[in-house]
Amino acid sequence: MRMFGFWRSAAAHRVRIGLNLKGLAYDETMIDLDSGQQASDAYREVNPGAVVPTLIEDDGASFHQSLAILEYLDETRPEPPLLPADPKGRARVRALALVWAADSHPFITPRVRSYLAEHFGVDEGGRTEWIRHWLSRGLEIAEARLSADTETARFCHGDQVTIADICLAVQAGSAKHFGVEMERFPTIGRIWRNCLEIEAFAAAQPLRQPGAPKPA
Ligand SMILES: N[C@@H](CCC(=O)N[C@@H](CS)C(=O)NCC(=O)O)C(=O)O
Repeated sequence: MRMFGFWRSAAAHRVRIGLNLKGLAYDETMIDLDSGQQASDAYREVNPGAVVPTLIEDDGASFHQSLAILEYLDETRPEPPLLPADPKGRARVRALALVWAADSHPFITPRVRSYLAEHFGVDEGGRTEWIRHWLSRGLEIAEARLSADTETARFCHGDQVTIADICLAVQAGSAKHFGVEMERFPTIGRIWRNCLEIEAFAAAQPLRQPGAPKPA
């Protein structure tokens, strides 16, 4: 399998974790979001939306949108399952995943940050504040749910990793990267630590990918 991603991309990070959990081998081609390579004609032929990730199956079939890709992987390679067996559980897990992937992450993507700078003159400090606000908002909503719900255990939904944990780990990693105070989110912090004990999560981390800055 082949994937187009970028070391720092949250959406590509989600797919890397899913591929690792399923034990699937893949080659990741890095599309340099910092230099705008996603908008090149060559990449637009792969993904007209000019975003990563794109996953290409061995037979050439092409997939986009990280949550759709994770569900595709789960349907075609059912072990280990990434969604609960019961409809109520699946709805809860998908809702948690969407708090991060649909209601928070889209606000902080490079195209939104560039738009703020180019059309509204928001400087770097303002853009960083914007990013921290939207990352924190997603974490606050999820922390309130996770800390109140009886289904929350070792992971977001019981003791089995699901798509919600994939989104949690990615959002928590981004929030730490952008300087959000993680102590405010104790349940998320505990689940995040449990995730990082799993090699599939640890190996997918942005700073372990080709092109990432080397530790000082
Ligand atoms: N909802 C999409 C989000 C895709 C997305 O926005 N990817 C970002 C990187 S995390 C990207 O490629 N951004 C390029 C840009 O904003 O110009 C998904 O989950 O796959």
